[in-house]
Amino acid sequence: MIERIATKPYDDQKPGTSGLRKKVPHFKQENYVQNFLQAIFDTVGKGERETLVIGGDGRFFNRDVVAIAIRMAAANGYGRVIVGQGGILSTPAASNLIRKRGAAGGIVLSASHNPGGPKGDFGIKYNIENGGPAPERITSAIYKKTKAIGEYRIYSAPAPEFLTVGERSLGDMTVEVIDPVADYADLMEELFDFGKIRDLIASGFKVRFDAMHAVTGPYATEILENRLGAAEGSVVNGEPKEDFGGGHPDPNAVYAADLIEELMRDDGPDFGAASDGDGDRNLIVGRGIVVTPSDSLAVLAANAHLAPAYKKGIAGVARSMPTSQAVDRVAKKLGIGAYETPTGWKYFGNLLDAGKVTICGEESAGTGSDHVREKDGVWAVLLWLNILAERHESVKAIIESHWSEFGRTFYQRHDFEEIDTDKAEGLMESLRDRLASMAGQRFGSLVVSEADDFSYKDPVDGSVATGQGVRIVFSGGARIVYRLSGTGTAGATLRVYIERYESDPAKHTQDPGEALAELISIADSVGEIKKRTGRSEPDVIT
Ligand code: VG1
Ligand code: CO
Repeated sequence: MIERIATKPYDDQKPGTSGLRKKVPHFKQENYVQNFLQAIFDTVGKGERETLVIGGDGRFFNRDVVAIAIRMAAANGYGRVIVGQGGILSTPAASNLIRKRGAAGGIVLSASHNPGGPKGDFGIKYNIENGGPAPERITSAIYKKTKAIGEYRIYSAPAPEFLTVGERSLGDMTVEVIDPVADYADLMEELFDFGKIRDLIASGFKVRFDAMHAVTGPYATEILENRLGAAEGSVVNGEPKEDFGGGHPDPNAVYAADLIEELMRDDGPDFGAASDGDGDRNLIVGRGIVVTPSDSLAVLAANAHLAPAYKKGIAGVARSMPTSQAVDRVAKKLGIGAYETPTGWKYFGNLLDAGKVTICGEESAGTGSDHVREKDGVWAVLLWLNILAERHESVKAIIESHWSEFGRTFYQRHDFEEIDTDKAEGLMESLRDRLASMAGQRFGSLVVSEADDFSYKDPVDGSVATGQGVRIVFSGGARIVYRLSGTGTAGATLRVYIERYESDPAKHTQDPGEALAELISIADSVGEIKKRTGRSEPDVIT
């Protein structure tokens, strides 16, 4: 039976960069989850009997919300839900399923790289029929509905169990529980030359993949160990846990320090990689080198043609605005389009759908292609492996030859976490107020050539996004970008993105901290970071 339950709106259900993210106790408030899901269903208003994909990264509270989503889907007229076994689906696997099965959309449960557990973070995101995150016009319509909601619909019977694969029903709706890995692993096998990668691994090339106790464990184990023959144990921390083993599933130098340490040993593995909570991010580490995500994007774009799926070349590239301009140089050389979008994968969807770009990426360890409409951690690892299998060079050699061909873009992102929201907003406002007078000003040896608050007009549907981050560009192309995170759940996080191009190969081995030292100090004085927040050092540098 379908029940209509009266509810009261919450005023804080505005989706951020990637869906609604809050702490678990916040989500556990009465009807908080139900309200948001009903607002989604009311907004997307798909025709009766459509298919909906449901799954998440397996963090604490995942199964409870999967069960609620199944019951609410049945009460909102869906004909079928496709659910990952145990409620598990990595974000890219969910995107693939939506596309492959012609679903109307998907509910993706994740707070990505943020810690999980009873006091940790949780998140709910809606993906549209192309498999990608709902664009701004849909997320703002969802937000509007959440502020006026009066009731939600739910099927009174409990959700059928979803711990075992098979078909069940709830009312007239079919609940199809699937193996979360199989379709995704098959897709990877279509894109890449598994034979060549298998030969590389069989020749003694050692791989280490750190799944950080998050969702990619089963995917990486199936693909790397079972299908590509990597030794058992190549995938570490491969068992997904509700609290990610107490860790922080963010593949960066701080939280993936163990992996990096392994790869810095002379007798360590040849190739290291890690992914995040929901499997859409990637960190690539070669022996003796940590690959900066913006460089990884550029190298993948330059070498993608070595993998079967991209052998005819790529149509174009897109990067988020704060991502370094390294990939633009590759696009220029290849004679293909390069697009600069606001932060968040939702802005790539139209470009991918229109065939304007094949490869996209963000500085935040996200890379992907037109195979799905999300960034994809395991995909990036496999494209790297395919390139290595073709080039027979080390990761370090590939990066260094990329720098000597295209020049090196030194890059760092400095995060100041959990700062007071008013102070963070004041800092941004002050920067915006000073933008008009910035051009022509000299700071140390650098002169500002232009400064703006980034806005983006989507070339496909003409939609406009404003206020996407303050950019200060210096003559010579060095940049400082300031923006506030849209994924945090406590206070505000200020992200400061710093980059400088260096064409002289003799200077490519410099330490990024040194190469960027002057810009880092300018970033503090122009942004008044210390003055306004009291912080003299960032919490994390990526
Ligand atoms: C961050 C990253 C952004 C990424 C987003 C979602 O957003 O900077 O590049 O798309 O997270 O990634 P923000 O607004 O906090 O800077 V994930 O892996 O958290 O879904
Ligand atoms: Co993620």
